[in-house]
Amino acid sequence: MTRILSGIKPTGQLTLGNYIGALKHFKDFQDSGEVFIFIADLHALTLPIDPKFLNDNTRDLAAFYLASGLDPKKSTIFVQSSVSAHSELNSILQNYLYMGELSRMTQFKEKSAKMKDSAIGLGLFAYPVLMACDILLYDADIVPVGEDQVQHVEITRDLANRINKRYGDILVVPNYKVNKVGARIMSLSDPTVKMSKSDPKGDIFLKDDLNTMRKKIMSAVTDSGSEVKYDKENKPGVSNLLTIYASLKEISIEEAEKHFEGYRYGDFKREVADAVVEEMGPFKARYEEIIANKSYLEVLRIGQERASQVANKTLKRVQKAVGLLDVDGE
Ligand code: AQP
Repeated sequence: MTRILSGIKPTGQLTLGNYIGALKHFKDFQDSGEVFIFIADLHALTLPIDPKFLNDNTRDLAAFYLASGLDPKKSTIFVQSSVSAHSELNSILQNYLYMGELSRMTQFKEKSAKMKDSAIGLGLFAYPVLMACDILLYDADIVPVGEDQVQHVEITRDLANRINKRYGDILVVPNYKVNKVGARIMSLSDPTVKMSKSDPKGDIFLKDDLNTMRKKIMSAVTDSGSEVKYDKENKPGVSNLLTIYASLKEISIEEAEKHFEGYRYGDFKREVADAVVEEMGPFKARYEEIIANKSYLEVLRIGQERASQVANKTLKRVQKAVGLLDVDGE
């Protein structure tokens, strides 16, 4: 059975980008394979974050996972830090990825460019090592990612191949899968930058009420001209709204363009807002229902147990292969 692994960092309030790029697809994975979905809290520590904020976001993310339709009986939902194998494998595999290749990672370059050297933690630089461990521990075949994570899955493949070449076939080499539409939803106020939870300008938050979501779409930046056409270069605002619409309606960009032929911007935006509200209404209702009962967090304990079982097997395989002595003598 195909193993699928995905995760989200609890770095801030989830956005419509996180929904379209990740959450929306989780339910479908469940029907096509064995799913491991985690909350990447250790990754969230790679940039400064308030402890309470991180803690609250972690609980919230678990509720959003459940609201997305993930069934804890079919999928393993867990917190990264609750499975110690992630950190243990990290301390081994960090020796097999090199400074040169890590320095070339776009995410590191982009995030560190905004910071003083003295404030850049080692964890931000070594982020791809831990991400590789997240993937390799579960023998994942497929890792669904947004466009900007492709490079990290590629370096994971390099790492797995490197280890396999040196120690025999002990790791599964993963493949990535990028959504055809909606892999990169852009900010509504500046459609040249990604909609990100850690950069809330122009975001639609999943916690926004439906009215606020509607208002945000209606005041989204559009472009000069009046034609509703997909042209990322010259019409990034309109292209972004078309992408949002097409992803939510599960149609191609061409079909969305055709649908809006002859529309004026105002009417176009109104229909995009309708589509957002239509999808978010039931989703938010499920989320509210879930958080009303604190016992939902129990899924994380069950997930921890299931994930640890799988992850510890891989960890043992690697420890043995590199020559670490198993003092339990198994
Ligand atoms: N704007 C987006 N469009 C499409 N997909 C997106 N994802 C995030 N933003 C968009 C997808 O959501 C998942 C969450 O990934 P993450 O939390 O590990 O990191 P990220 O991609 O860096 O997400 P953010 O929201 O931009 O977080 P911060 O601001 O903390 O860096 C991934 O599947 C991602 O592709």
